[in-house]
Amino acid sequence: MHRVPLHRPAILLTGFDPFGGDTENPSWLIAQALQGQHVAGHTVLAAQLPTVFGASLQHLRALVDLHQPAITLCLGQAGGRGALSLERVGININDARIADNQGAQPIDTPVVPGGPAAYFSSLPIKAMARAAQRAGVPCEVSQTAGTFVCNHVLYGLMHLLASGAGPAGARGGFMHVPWMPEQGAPHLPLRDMVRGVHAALWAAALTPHDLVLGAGATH
Ligand code: PCA
Repeated sequence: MHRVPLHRPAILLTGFDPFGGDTENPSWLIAQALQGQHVAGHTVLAAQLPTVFGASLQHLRALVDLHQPAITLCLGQAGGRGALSLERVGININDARIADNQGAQPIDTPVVPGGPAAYFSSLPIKAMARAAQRAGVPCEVSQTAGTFVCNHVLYGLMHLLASGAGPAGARGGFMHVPWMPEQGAPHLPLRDMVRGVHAALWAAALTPHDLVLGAGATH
């Protein structure tokens, strides 16, 4: 007898609460807008992470344990960037230029003491960038997620998955998003960012690995 799965596999899509004096964080508004969407046989589950070293990762771990997502994409705001940016790598360092939402400002501490220097995202970042671009939304691959809470969450997510959390074959990664028009420039309209993230999630679900395309690949 065949077992019919009762639930579609989950895509966990997280955003952060506002930080650093902002009153909104587009990363959370985008995640909320996509809550419950069906993407290539998956269901999107949106959750908010606190912009806090440590607590953000405890929260993320609980979400991964509970929902066993096949794909986890964490979103964060990067003021000053003009395009959606898919992060390639998380590094094992916390080096905060401003305090987090609980007043902590770690300088040159490891995310995971004794952990590897870095983890690559396991999402198909080139395919995802192309999909968002085809949907008409500026999107690029980024080589640094910084050294604040977003990098902390990317590194921590990849460490979790490398340590066996989540279902077999679970993949994860991080996307930074620009400000919304009311926050400053450069910026993108929220509805465009939602469309771009949606397109990128389709590509993530349908593309097991980035293909090496050689010349002409999206950078
Ligand atoms: N952006 C911050 C942390 C929370 C967020 O949305 C960052 O880029 O580290």
